[in-house]
This record gives sequence, C-alpha cells and structure tokens, in this order.
Amino acid sequence: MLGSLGSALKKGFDKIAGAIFLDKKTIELIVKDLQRALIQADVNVHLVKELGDKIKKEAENEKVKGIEKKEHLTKILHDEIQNLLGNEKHELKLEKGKNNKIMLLGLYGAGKTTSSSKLAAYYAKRGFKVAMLGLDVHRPAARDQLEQLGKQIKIPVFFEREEKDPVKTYKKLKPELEKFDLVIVDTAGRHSLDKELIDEIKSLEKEIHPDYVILTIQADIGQAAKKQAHEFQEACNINGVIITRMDSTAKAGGALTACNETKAPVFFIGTGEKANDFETFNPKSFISRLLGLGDLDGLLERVQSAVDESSQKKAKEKLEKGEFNLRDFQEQLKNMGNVGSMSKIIEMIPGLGKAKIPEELLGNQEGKLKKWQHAIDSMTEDEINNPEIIEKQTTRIGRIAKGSGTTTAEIRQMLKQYSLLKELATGSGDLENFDPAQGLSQKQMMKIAKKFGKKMKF
Ligand SMILES: Nc1nc2c(ncn2[C@@H]2O[C@H](COP(=O)(O)OP(=O)(O)O)[C@@H](O)[C@H]2O)c(=O)[nH]1
Ligand SMILES: [Mg+2]
Repeated sequence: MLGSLGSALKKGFDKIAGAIFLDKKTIELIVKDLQRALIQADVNVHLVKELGDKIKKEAENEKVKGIEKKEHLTKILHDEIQNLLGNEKHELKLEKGKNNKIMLLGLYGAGKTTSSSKLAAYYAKRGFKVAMLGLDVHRPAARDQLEQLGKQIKIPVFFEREEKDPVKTYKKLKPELEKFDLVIVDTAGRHSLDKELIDEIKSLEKEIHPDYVILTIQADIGQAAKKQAHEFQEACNINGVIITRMDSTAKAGGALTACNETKAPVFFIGTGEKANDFETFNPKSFISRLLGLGDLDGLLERVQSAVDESSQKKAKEKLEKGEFNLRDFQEQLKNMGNVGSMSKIIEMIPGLGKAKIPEELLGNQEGKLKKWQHAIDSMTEDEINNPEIIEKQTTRIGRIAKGSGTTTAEIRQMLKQYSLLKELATGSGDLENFDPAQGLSQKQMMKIAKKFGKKMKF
C-alpha cells in the first residue's frame, strides 16, 4: 500500500538525518524529491507546494543549527504530512442492543457491496448481531453478489427479488431487520451522481433513518475524491467515507488527502478483495506504518544517531589523517553540545572508544563547551589552523578571552583538551603501547590526568 510514497518519504527523512550540512542546495533536493513523490501519489499540487515552501522556510531559519535544525525539520515535515492526512481518528459510534443502521452510497464499482460485507464481518467479530440488506434493486446480479458474500462470512442477507422499489423493499423487510444490532444497507450506484440517484438516496434516508450514511470511494480516483465527496456532501448528508482499493493504486495518497481537505472523515480503508482486507483508518498509525519508523520519537531518534554517525565519520577521517583542527573541534562541540560530548569525540578515535576515560577526567560541563565554542569564534583563521601560535603569544590568549567573554584559564584549558585529543589520535606520546582490547592502563590514565593537571584516583 502506497509503497513508493512511503519509501520516498522515508528517504526524505533519512536525507535530513544523514546530511552533514543542511545547506540550501541539500534542502532543495530533499524537497524536490518529496514533492515529486507526493505528486505521483496524486496529492493536490497546491498542498505539495505549501509543504515544500514551509520546509524551505524553516530550513532558512539561521537561529536553529546543527542537530537541532535536523530535529526541527524532521518534526515539521512529519507534522506537515500528518496535516495532509488528518490528525484525528474518526470512529463510528454504534451501540449493541440498539437497531443501528449504516447505509453505503457510491458510484458504480466503488466497492459498496464488498465494503458492506467487510463492515458486516468487522462488527460481527466485535459481537454485534449483524444483517445486510440488498437495495441495489436495479441489477439482479448485485443481490446475488451480496448473498454470496454473506454466505462466506455467515451473515444473513435480506432482499426482495421481485421488488423494484428500494423503499418498498425496506418497508416490507423492516420488522425482520429490527431484530438486529446492526443493519448494513447496500445501495445501487450510478455512473455519476445524477438526479435519479440523489432522489433515491433521499427517499431511502427518509424511510430508513440511518445512523450513518457512508460514501465509498475507490482510491484509484486520487484527488478527484475531493470533488466526489464534496458533491455527495452537498446532495445527501454523508457522515464520512470508506476508501476502497488502497492496495491497488499509487494514487491512494491523493484520495486520503482529498478527503481530509473536504473534512469528510475516513472511517475505514479497504486493502484487498477479501473480507479481512479492511481496517479502521488512523492517520497517526498510518503514517508511522507508511514510514516504517514508528512514531515521531522514532524519527527523532534516527536524527540523533545519524548525526553522530555522519559527523563522526568525517571527524574520524580527519583525526586519522592528523588533520583535525580547531574548527573541526568546534563543529563537534556544536553538533553534540551536551554533557558527555568529549567522551563522544574520544570514542571516535580508533581503538580508544573502549578505553572508557572517566568523565571527570575530561571535565566537560555543558557551560564550558559553549564557552569554548565562543572562544573559537573569536580566533583568527591563522589561530584556528595553527593553535600553537596562541600558546606562544600570551597576548593572543588575552584577546581571545576578552572577545569571547571567557577567562585566559579557560582558553588554556580548551587548548590543552584539544591538543590532548590530537595527541591521542595520532598515537604519539602516552599511548604507544595502547591495546584497545585492554583499554587504558592505570599508568596511561595517570599520564593523561597529569596532562590535564588534575590529580585523579582510579
Ligand atoms: N483490490 C481491491 N479490490 C476491491 C476492494 N474493494 C472492492 N474491490 C473490488 O472492486 C470491484 C467492485 O466492487 P463492488 O463492491 O462490487 O462495487 P459496487 O459496485 O460499489 O458495489 C469488485 O471486483 C471488488 O472485488 C479493495 O479494497 N481492494
Ligand atoms: Mg454493488
């Protein structure tokens, strides 16, 4: 069901999560792919354009950066798709012990008869005493079809073979039908919603007083469902729709979004020819199934791990080549920006991940990481590329501290941490005999601690 739309949407989310930089070009490409998929699913072009504009606008918001931006865009995209399909689950309210009546309407071949039997089976399973009534009096084959379906699901089917007037048929059978909790009324279709059909529906409504009048629409018609639902709403008080043939068309997205636009609640969807190929429509769970990723939290989790993966990969390559400069250091700080970040960076260093360097040793409180980022912002390009020159000239440290609202001690500490990281990465110094399987030895730990000027106990 909706396979291609699902995979296109999933790809869009993955691209947002996996992008190293969410620059304008990347966003444009993601939006274009999404729009193409939605249009292929026959979703209204204006709605598709609105969705794209919204994503682009949010992406341009410079205030949100890094992982927060990815989370933000993921949420916006998810919510926009949710808005297209609807936010609410609509349910029929039926009561056992009462004589509930549901009348199905629709054009030829829309799936009225099939859906009648699916509904009957659905409620019979839930303990209702169900009957079906065949009022498609114009075509004898229609009653045979209903009778056949009734046999398969063991539901009694009522009709009058010789009666050509559906209202009279109902009147005759009414005493029998009143014995059931639920009567499902299958009606005749037409090629279009003409006067004859409207008159017939109206007189039936007047006689039967159904609790629900439900339009069946086949998903194949895509966004044309909007016009059809609207016309039926105008002509005859429908309460909602059943969308059939969800399984056999790529346009189902169009039909669902169109119904949401007309505010015609989608109660059920038909997903095949068999009685069991029928489900209640819940937009929220529909989306998570469509994306195969669980709910919004699941999506956001993927952002988190994808950010780690992609920025880790880049940083790891640089670390391995010994090209990890202060700018990269700053980006890592920015991307992670939370407690434990330093240990995450350490994890990227080949082999060191298992070393489990104690948090206190790294001394990374959130506030400190922010300050470090500001400090790097106050540096010149030259200083970023060659941090040694800062350590050599104390005037530079003073200037950077002043420009970033930090202290010279903090600048020194940051530089120390950075050079330790680099040192660890290039395997020089303390870690000559480092065995990843063993982790850091006590002696090596002490050496690192000394470098930080801390007295640590292990
Ligand atoms: N694949 C598929 N076929 C369906 C579904 N619902 C109905 N059909 C088929 O659509 C055709 C028309 O259905 P029918 O119930 O006779 O339509 P009616 O003229 O509105 O009563 C039949 O061949 C059904 O088997 C569905 O959800 N999926
Ligand atoms: Mg029929």
